Amino acid sequence: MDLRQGIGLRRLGTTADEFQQDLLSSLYYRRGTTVESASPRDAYEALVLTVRDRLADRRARTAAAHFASNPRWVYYLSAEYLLGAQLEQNLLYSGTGEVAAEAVKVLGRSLEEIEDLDVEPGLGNGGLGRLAACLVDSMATRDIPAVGYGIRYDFGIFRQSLEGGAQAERPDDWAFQGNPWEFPAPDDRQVVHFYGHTEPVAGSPIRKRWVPGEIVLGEPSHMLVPGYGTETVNIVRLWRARGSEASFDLSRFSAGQYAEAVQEAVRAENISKVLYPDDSTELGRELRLKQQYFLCSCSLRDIIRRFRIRNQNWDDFAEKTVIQLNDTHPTIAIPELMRLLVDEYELDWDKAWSITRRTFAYTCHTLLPEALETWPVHLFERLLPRHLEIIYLINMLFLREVEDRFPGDTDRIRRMSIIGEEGERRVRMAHLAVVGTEAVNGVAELHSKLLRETVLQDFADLWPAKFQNVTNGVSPRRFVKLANPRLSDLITEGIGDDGWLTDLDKLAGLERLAGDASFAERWRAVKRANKIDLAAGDPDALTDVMIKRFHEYKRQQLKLLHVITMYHRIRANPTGDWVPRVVLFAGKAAPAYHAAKSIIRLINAVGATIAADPVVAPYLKVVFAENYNVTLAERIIPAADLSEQISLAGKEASGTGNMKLALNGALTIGTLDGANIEIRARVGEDNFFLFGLDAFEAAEMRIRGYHPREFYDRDAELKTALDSIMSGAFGGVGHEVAESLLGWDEYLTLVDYRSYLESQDEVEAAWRDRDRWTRMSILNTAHSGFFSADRTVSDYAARIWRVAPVTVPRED
Ligand code: F58
Repeated sequence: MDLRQGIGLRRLGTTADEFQQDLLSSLYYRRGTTVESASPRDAYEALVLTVRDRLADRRARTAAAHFASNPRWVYYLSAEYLLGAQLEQNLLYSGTGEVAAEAVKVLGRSLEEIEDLDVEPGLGNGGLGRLAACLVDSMATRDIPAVGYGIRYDFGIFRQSLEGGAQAERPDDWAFQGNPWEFPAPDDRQVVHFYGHTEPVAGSPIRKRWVPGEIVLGEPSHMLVPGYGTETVNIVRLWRARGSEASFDLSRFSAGQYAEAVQEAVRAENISKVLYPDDSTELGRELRLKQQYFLCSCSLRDIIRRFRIRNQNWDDFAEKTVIQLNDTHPTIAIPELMRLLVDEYELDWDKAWSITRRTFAYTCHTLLPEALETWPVHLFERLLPRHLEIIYLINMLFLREVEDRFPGDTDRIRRMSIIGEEGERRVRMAHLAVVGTEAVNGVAELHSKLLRETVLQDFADLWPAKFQNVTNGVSPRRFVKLANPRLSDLITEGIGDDGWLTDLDKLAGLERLAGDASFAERWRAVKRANKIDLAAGDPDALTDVMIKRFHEYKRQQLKLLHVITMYHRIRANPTGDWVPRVVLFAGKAAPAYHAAKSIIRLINAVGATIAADPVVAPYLKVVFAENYNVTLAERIIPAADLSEQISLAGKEASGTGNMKLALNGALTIGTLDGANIEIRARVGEDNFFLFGLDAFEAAEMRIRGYHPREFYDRDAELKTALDSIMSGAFGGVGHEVAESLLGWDEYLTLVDYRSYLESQDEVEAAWRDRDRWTRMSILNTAHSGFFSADRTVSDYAARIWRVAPVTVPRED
């Protein structure tokens, strides 16, 4: 199939010369400049456009193949996407890396220089946002017809810097110079309503007319999501809020009231202004709910528009459509689809409800009860009056079902209600998400089990078959091939071909090389070279990394207590045979999360004290890498020897950094939490450093009553570590960290301290035996193939989505 021929377009060339011609043409006609006067930005944009054209071509064929087969579609709804830098990935996925490197020489610049200008769109907070990006990558790679829907925030996750060792935040104006990867599609814009009231519709007891108080436009643009080793190019469609024409008040403007004239438009555009607006104020919370509804309303109308291109009958909607909710953030899509079907398309309630329930599926990403979203009823009532009515009706019918199953069990009804009645009445989004979907999944085995047995137990009693597990995965292209080219080449050589890039179980072929001395030698050399590139410290030191969002449950403070203990040990015995370590932390703390920010501050204070201490500094170095993001992760992960996955068991839903690190040959020290359990089961107990309470023991300990002081009193080294913080040994910083640990220690840090230290001693023993360590490292990579996002997507496709791939024909 060659769509260009049909309209008389020439085929894009594959040689370096042809690529160079197109590059020069992009520079000349699309940037409007010449080689002589091209700025670095011109060079970058010309290259992006030239690569993008090659993908656009595959995109056209994908769209045609999808149109022809009218398939069942997956729509992934996510408030966040952490896509990572696009240029290097798209060079790889379009197979143009080599010709591009050759071609750009005409611009007098190297490919690396140009790649440095490629800014990553930081449209997410952490694991959940990155997972969305890995899944869309794998859906394309597995030829699944899919669209990812999200919000095109003007400002992504804040840029972090350190000021005097403390976290400072600056706005992330990521698309300040435009985003050449994007295709705006203003003709697909949608109209979104907020506020106002509802009115009855004559002759219908159910239908209502919603008279809005505010009207906002949603303008989409999309980014291309190519599959690797296949022809498919899917899209991520991102919505940006705009004021309608009526939102500009010309008469006020003419009267010189410039700010007032645009205030309505500004209010509208604030909806997509920033990722995760601070929700510590009422206004912030309202804005966040507005964002959620904005995303869902625009996306659902777009999904329906797409459905109606090839289908007429609503009976087919749930056959042709599955909408995956990435956490509860897009749950408002459930009542919104009901509203569209009942009020706008005039379906009867039961039919609409049957369609809705069969269309949606929900992925939960947390176990922390405080992280399960709820919204005050009064906020809903004001912002989305019709949706609240619909939610009440859904709830009434649902609670009838519960009453039928468990007659007289009023406590259960109270617990399960979508409306929480304790204190201020609130809408429980997770309950709505479970009630309105066909499938609910957790993101690792333990997480799914704990969801069934604790947080969502009542729902699992009612609908056991609805609950599933789909263990997370990561993109082997981005996190091995692109991030770690040296290791990738060695793996390919070891296995014999690069088929592992799309069939990661093939990494098992490395197992037979784990004992091969010359292979081991090269494996070590790769790690060493990656450490030199990272330049965090001595490449022969053990590079110990803890890279993730800062949260007390993840327990960066436990790692820090280990560092402080090492500091005291070395000072007490300066001539000891110490294993040199570089301890690298990276991660952001939510701007309003003071306890997490205090931990960052203390890490840097301890790092400074150690660096200034001539006795300790030769053996121990603490590095805090600023502004952790996907790009930085891609530099750190290949250089890591040790991966810290030390959350309190039962708190980390899955983790995905743990998978990326294991795939790159880092050994894990970790608790029996999240996906650590599955990593350990696969790489083998002998190749994993386990410590700490399990989830059951941790829960029991909390119930029995826990007194951190008892642990402090019993353990001399722990006492020394905490005392040194309290006495101001680290520049007087960290009082509040020590006080919280000694006062209540929410995440049982002191309980696991001793076991963690012992496990760290085992780490050092293994490290001293170079050959043993290398063998363990190779085996970690060899047995981590399960953690490919391709496998995750296949699991969703088989068990939840029930979708089949559609092959996109190659060019003739
Ligand atoms: C993460 N959640 C989980 N949430 O913590 C992690 O265990 C899991 O591996 C990952 O999802 C993918 O399943 C997470 O990243 C957020 O970022 C929330 C976004 C909205 C605000 C609160 C945090």
